[in-house]
Amino acid sequence: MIIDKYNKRVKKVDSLLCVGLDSDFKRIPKRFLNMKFPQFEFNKWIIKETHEYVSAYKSNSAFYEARGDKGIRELKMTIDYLIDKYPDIFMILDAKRADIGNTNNGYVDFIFDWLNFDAVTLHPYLGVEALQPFLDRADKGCIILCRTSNLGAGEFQNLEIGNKPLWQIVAEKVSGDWNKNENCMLVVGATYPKEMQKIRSLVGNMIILVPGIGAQGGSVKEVMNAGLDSDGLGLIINSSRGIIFSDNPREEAKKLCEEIRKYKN
Ligand code: NUP
Repeated sequence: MIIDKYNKRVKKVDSLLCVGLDSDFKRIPKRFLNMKFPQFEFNKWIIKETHEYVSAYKSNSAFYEARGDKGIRELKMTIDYLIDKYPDIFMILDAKRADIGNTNNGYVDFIFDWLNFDAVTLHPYLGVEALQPFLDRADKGCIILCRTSNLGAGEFQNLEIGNKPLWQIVAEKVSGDWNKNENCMLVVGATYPKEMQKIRSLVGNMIILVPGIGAQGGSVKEVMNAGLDSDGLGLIINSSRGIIFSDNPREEAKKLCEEIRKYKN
């Protein structure tokens, strides 16, 4: 099972931390800019500095797509580097894909089989029938948006259907119905700990990817209190800008990892 890969790494390094390789070209330090592969070299440096505190890396596709073919090439170089040097670290592409089933086959080929990511983020809006090409891949992870971290997340996600908010229905559907291959996870923002607590109570030990720590102001303590599963695991806690664009990514990753450990024990 693909989630075993993540859990094994969590136990090995005692960390639930995911560093977001959201390597915005406009923000990477100047010393990388005259290198041949600046985004890749920056990522390599971040990986070298942070890997010992990390169980997962998450690359947001947007920052690579923004540079066209150069960005896609350096995204591929980054994942090839990780597979070569740190093959036990869980690798997520944050691309929030989903289309009709036939079209999803193209995303599956690109993300799972060409780039070789372990998992991808997905929208639930088209329903389980459309997402089947992703869900059928028992060897890969499907991380489905449930309660996003942004301010306006409630516009649709809070809409009530039969007295339940939409995010609750998504959580129930994914855990009760979509997870036949035990390869589903959910996205729940750190900025909504109350919702996270409710979602944890509904989904058993399903892994939850938690963005919103660091730059977006989410609290590690609240996330840990609300989101840990019955084994004291079950979270992938992401910080992107708060680590990679800090003055000392190594120290920031260490600090966050130790804070997570503190609330875990
Ligand atoms: O609800 C979500 N919120 C969110 O921030 C779902 C996401 N996938 N993300 C992503 O997590 C966002 O696109 C970015 O890649 C990362 C958060 O980055 P940062 O705020 O830690 O810099």
